[in-house]
Amino acid sequence: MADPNSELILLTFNQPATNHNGGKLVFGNDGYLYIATGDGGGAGDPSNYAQNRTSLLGKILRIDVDNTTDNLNYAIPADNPFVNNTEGFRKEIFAYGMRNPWKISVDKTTGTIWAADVGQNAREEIDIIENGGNYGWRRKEGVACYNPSTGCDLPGLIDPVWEYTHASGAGRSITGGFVYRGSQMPLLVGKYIYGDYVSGNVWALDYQPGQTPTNTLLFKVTGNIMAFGEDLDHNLYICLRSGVIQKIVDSLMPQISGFTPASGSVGESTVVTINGTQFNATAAENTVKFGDITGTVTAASATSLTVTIPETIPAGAYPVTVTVNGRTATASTAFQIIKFDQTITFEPIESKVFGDSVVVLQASASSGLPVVFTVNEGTATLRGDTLTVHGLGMVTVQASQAGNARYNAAPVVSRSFAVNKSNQSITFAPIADRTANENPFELEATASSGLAVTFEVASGPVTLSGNVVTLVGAGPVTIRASQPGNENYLPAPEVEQTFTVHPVTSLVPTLTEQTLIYPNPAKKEFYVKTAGTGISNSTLVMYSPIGKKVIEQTLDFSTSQNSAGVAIGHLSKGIYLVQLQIGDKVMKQKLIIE
Ligand SMILES: [Ca+2]
Repeated sequence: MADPNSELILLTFNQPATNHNGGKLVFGNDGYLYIATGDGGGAGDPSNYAQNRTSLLGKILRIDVDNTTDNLNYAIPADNPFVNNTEGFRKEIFAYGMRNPWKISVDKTTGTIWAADVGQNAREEIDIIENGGNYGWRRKEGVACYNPSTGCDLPGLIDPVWEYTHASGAGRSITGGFVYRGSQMPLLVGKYIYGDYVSGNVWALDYQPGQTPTNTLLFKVTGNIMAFGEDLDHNLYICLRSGVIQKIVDSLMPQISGFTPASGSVGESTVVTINGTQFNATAAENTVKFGDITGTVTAASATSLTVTIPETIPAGAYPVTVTVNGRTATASTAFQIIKFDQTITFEPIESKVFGDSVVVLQASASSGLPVVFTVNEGTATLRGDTLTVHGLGMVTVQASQAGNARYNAAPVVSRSFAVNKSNQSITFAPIADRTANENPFELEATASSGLAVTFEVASGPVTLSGNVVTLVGAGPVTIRASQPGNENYLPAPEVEQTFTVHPVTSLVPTLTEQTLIYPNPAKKEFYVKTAGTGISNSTLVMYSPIGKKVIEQTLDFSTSQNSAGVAIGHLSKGIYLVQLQIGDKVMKQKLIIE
């Protein structure tokens, strides 16, 4: 609401004709009031007011309404171009040579003052207003001479940054607008939006100092464009002579209406559907970003985009933008990426025995992140995923994954296993039969554990001292070998070996003649000679120096001969025992093989 009684007339000047009364009052970024004035009308500026700096007509004026000076209700800014002139120029003048500046505006971002100056009957122009600038009228209309019709140029005349001719059909009376600084139409940001009163055309002029401007026809309205307007959000409006006010919107601007799944969670999936409008049905024509991270659009329609977010995206809140053909839609709410859950798969570990002590742990996280192992129970050494167990008992190993920017920590998984005593076995060599008068001998047995084997006599006429057997009579003997185990080994199964101790006997009394073994020493063979013939059931057995039976054969004295040969070429050198049994009588004799 305005108070009519607060009115204060700042400045008054005469208008010689009814037309060309100028366009606009606007405050610049410098806080001063800029006043666009027409040349007074009458066609062709017949009194040449625009070039006459003692007149306020055909000018861009600038005054300071916050201060007063002399008899004025305002002050003259200290840097107005003619503030100190002695030629009678009006100190309010900021720029001159205007015909009928039908709208000026200030680009609040840059401070640039834009003016659209309506031409006489040939050219419509756009000017960027500079302090003290002369914009040519009536000497020039646009870039062309007007009055004089030739040789009009003067040093310092400033040509328009853009113009169009009536002859082109583009229009016949320019209506200036604004440099667009809104957020709804990104393609227009920084461009000067203006139109033509007669044609209804509306353009965007892209002007950058030092570069060739480009001018784009945006659309054409039905009706006469009186003015453009701007709201606090820098949206632009068109005011028609009919009284209709239209808002300028970009009908191709994409809009984001929501997400599926809804903002807050994408769970285990990084695929999200963005719902909205004006998307491009060709997936590759849409650029979707979550913050600075670009998603991959895998399916698209005008109203939905299926997007795969890179799996490397950390958890957090992301502003989402969709850019289609240079137009960017921004979601009203950030999109939440929550940390994913992960689980650990840890293979069970079978129980072990002593010596079977190296375990390769097998665990993996569903995230693919590396699993870390720790020993919680038992004595063991970890090197990476290889566990070396020391000693017996229960071992518990934990597998954990601490998570990262994308994954929650995994629930810890434990595996326990027992390390038991090891089995062992005894290898006990067979024992050769012996004769009761033989010397003591050693038993040979080993345990697979390497532990010492213990012997005992299960039965028979022998005594034991450690592993040394002493014969004390004749008969069958059974020796038992055992290993009782220790802290690492179970007792070994007992093993028994049996042998026979034969009694010491003499030859058959009826063999009165001496029985000979010759030669002795022998090399490849020896002979047995008896006193008589007719003996058919005689058996010869030879034992090696360690008591092992090496030859057993039947000797035949049943025919006329009374001697028989025995081949020994395959035997090693040493002292052997030859045992000849005839019936129940036994004769023994040592034989040296050399
Ligand atoms: Ca001009």
